[in-house]
Amino acid sequence: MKDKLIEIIKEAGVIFKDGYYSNKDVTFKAKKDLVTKYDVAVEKFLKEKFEKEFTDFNVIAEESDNTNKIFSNSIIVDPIDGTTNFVNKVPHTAISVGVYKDKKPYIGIVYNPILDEIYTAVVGEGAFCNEEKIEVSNESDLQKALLSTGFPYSSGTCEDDLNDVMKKMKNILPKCQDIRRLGSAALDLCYVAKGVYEGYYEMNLKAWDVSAGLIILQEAGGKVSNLDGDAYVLFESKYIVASNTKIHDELIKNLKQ
Ligand code: LIP
Repeated sequence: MKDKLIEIIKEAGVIFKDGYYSNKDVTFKAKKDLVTKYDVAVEKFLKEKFEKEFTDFNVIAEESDNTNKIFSNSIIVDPIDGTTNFVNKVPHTAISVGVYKDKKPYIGIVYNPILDEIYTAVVGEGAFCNEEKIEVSNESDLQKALLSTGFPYSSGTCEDDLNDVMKKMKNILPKCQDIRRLGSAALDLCYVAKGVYEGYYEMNLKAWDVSAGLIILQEAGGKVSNLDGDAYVLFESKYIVASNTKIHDELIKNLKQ
């Protein structure tokens, strides 16, 4: 299944790349939440191919009506994760596809067509970037850890969420090496998997933002949890905390202060 997924996702990457380099009309789903015709076109392409090829799975995708979809044997698709980057030609943006069997992680693929980087993982078989094995970093000192985060779209409308972002930033910034905000949750998780970042956290993400990245990270030796250190549950958990495993408890302790 993995090879067929990669073949289809790389084909979709051609539409993605054409869109990235062209001028785009932008529609606002919410105050800060953008969508372009390319999000819709990439998703339509992937959905049609997946539904035809993988008949035992339903497809749950960002720009689709998912009201009648039950999460079970599911392919969870974000056609363009990091749409704001895509619109502004920041090359940190990707197609994200997570496959779940009976709600359990099975295959994760994150493809950045602009940098031509494809991250893949099948549960039990390790994680790869362009076919080279990747692993989380060995750093265990939070003070030396490079972290990444994201800002929820709700920060433009919900003062509680905005205050929470600022409070966590204030707690954690002096305690770590530095913090990045590059704008694609899927790739942020892959960067922890590759040992670029030691950790990552964010609130209010959707299942399609993280469905693939969390499989890739866990296969690279990383850890994913909610803010209490318990299992991160797709479609339910408000916070995701991800790390190289070694700084996980310390990261959570500081985020919760
Ligand atoms: C986006 C993320 C980004 C995050 C935003 C949003 P989209 O996904 O990956 O990093 O901060 O809240 O969810 O909307 O571009 O697919």
